[in-house]
Amino acid sequence: MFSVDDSIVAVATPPGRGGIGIVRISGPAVHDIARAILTHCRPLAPRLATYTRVRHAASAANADEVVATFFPGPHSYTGQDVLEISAHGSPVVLDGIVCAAIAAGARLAEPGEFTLRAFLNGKRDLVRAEAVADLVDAATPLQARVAFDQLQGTLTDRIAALDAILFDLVARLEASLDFPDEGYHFVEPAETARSIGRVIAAIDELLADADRGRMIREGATVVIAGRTNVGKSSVFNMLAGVERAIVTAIAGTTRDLVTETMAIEGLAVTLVDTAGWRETPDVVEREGVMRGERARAVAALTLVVIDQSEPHTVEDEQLLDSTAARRRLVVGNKIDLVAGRLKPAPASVGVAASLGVAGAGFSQADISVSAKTGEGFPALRAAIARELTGSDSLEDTARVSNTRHIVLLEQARTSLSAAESAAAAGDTPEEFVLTDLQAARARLDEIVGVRTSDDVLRHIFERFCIGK
Ligand SMILES: Nc1nc2c(ncn2[C@@H]2O[C@H](COP(=O)(O)OP(=O)(O)OP(=O)(O)O)[C@@H](O)[C@H]2O)c(=O)[nH]1
Ligand SMILES: [Mg+2]
Repeated sequence: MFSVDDSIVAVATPPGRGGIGIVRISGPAVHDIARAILTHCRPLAPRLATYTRVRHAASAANADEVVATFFPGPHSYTGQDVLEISAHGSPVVLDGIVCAAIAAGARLAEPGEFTLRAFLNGKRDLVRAEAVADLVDAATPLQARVAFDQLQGTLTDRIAALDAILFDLVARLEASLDFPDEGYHFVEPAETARSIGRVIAAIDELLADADRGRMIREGATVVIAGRTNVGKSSVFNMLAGVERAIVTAIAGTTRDLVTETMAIEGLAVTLVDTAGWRETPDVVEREGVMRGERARAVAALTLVVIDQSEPHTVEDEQLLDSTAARRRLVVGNKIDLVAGRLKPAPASVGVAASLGVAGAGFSQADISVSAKTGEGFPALRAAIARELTGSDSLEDTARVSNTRHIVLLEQARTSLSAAESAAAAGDTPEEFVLTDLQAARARLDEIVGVRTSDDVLRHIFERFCIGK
């Protein structure tokens, strides 16, 4: 069980130096701790910023000038008395304040413990508590928007509405069971089936953009592949917006995997540049090629770069074959060298590749770009986002994005389908329908945290930062 009876303290601002750093204290002893560590004599006025000083634990010297704000429970973030001390953002000063608070009776907070207390005290349900961590972790504006939506309770309200329908059904079925002798059904089986069908439809609607939501929340790894010298590193640098990978005219320049995290159309993408694909006697390069293959195997999407200005080679073909079954985009690079002129097709080139931009003999690309001029990159970014999310409408925020919620919604849906079929059959005993409906409700309850095991809670709050 989690304890909420003691007082916890942590630095709430990020590690390192800053203009201001904030120490947060929550718990029943906040008043006593405030009296012990602040020089302010009178009790702090609720929710008013008070200029005061912190007394240093060991020396009794003043550690810093601070602004202290007292939030009395239950109208505080955690639902308990909370004290926030804004000090100068030096790690030394902030640690000193934390130590002073500990000397006065607080203990160091675990990661996410403030938000855990908010959850345990009923200040926010589990979906909204998780949204706090998502918002703090958001690396793109789209991620922040999805998290904020959930923080505002959009998903919670949806689930509450579904649960209300199920609650009503369960109550009526139970009434029918409780008064069997009356021979009266409080709800007709056909009507039960219809109501369940409506809940299923609503869950399907939520799940419809779940993949997109998950992609927005978690981001994805995208690997750039291609034979040597087609311009993989140039495409990588262009997408990253920085000259990160080495670019030269020498085939076999890139050896190690080069990784950069960036926002592409609001998605957090980890882009990986790899060594050019070719058979090589060079052991170092061969290791690079192998690493590239391994990276492709786990990527959500592979960009297969081909050189549009040249006929495709055996290596191009091998790579196009080996990636055909995976999610991929064929990116035709160097169109600046192609524009306006058609190259003659070499006699040896197969039919399959005869539809390219530059005419027969040039591989067909999904998107044509020039890493030299930047042409085609907006379309490439849009195509990457579309491939990753399966959707054009990246502007809409997804309602469900957290895998935990998605799994529970799917489980609830399975139970509801069973209940729907049982109810629609008409002659199934009400107990069976009831059991399935209760199972579905249990899953919905787990999403918002009405019944969630300590293990699950521990797992969820572990990934928060300290002080949140
Ligand atoms: N004209 C033109 N040249 C390009 C373009 N993209 C890359 N290059 C040139 O092609 C050469 C190879 O580019 P890289 O980006 O190093 O190619 P790579 O595929 O990473 O090569 P390896 O790492 O050796 O496999 C360099 O000389 C680049 O300047 C392009 O769009 N247009
Ligand atoms: Mg390279």
